[in-house]
Amino acid sequence: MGQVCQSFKSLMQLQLQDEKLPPLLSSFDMEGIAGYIAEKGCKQVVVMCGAGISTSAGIPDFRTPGTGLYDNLQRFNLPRAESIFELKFFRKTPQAFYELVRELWPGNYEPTPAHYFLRLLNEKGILRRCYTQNIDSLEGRAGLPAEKLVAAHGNFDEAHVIDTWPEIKVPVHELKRALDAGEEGWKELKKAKGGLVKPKIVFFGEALPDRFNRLHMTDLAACDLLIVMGTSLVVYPFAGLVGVANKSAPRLLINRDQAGTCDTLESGFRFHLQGEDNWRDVFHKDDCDAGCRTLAEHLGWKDDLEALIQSEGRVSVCNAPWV
Ligand code: CNA
Repeated sequence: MGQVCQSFKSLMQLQLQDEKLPPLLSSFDMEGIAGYIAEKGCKQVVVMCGAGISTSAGIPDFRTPGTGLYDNLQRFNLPRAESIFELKFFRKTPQAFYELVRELWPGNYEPTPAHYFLRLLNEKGILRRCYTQNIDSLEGRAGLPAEKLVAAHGNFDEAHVIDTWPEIKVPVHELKRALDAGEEGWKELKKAKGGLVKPKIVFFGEALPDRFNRLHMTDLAACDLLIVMGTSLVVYPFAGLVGVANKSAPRLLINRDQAGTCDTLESGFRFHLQGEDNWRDVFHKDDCDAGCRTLAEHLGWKDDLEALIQSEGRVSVCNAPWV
């Protein structure tokens, strides 16, 4: 058994050696990333983002202790916080999810500087795609065109009746009207449609949208830089995209804390490792807005970013009821 493990370990080490490349960056920091973008003329940047790009808009993330949704869902009396995104619980107690949906409905929050940075990457002609776990649609509200976005966990663009096959679609404005009318409203909608209606937000155990499955392998293979922002990288399959990124693409994480690290296999970030064990990963510990501004500054795009934010005239003001 010991021998088998030893052979397996040697095999993995061999594979790892094969995968290693000479350092891709002149320095493993924002300056190094900006220099790489300019020198190599990157044009296939892929961004992955999570709830951390929207916290400055007033929408809490999931897991930050104290302010995260998981710590603040007690008012819904859930058996556990994750239940709010479970079909089993929704079927029995839809009120909890419906209250959350009403609060998060697009239009209640404004984009953050990090969202405008996504749009800037696109306007500079270097964004291949943005993969978001967020359901708040703030990327689009900041002006990122729909073809550049993959809403991996769904959003409020569509609604459907659960437990139906083939799926029965419901216009989202009907759901909105029903939710605005309170408990009577969604009960009437349920009766009219023959089942509970939910926005197409991916619940635990549900399949990710076709668009995600169709695009992610080619996008990640073609990417020449991966930027990951505001995510704990614990939800799969989304988090697995980090490991699929082209081996010759540097990877940058902008986050309050390290996430997605991996020592043994090339499936996660390696910025915590020294020397040749890390040839491409950078961790920039900061808030997403500040990190994006720092990168924009290093790229000589500081004024462009600020002008974009100002021109839209709508940037986040943190006034959420739950923070
Ligand atoms: P998470 O697990 O809560 O992780 C968020 C990460 O971002 C943590 O590592 C935080 O430290 C970090 N963070 C928080 N705020 C900032 C900030 N301002 N700057 C930098 N880093 C910050 O959330 P994930 O997105 O990783 O989890 C995936 C879930 C979250 C998806 O299924 C989403 O649907 C879900 N979610 C979405 C929203 C939204 O749409 N805005 C809100 C809450 C949860």
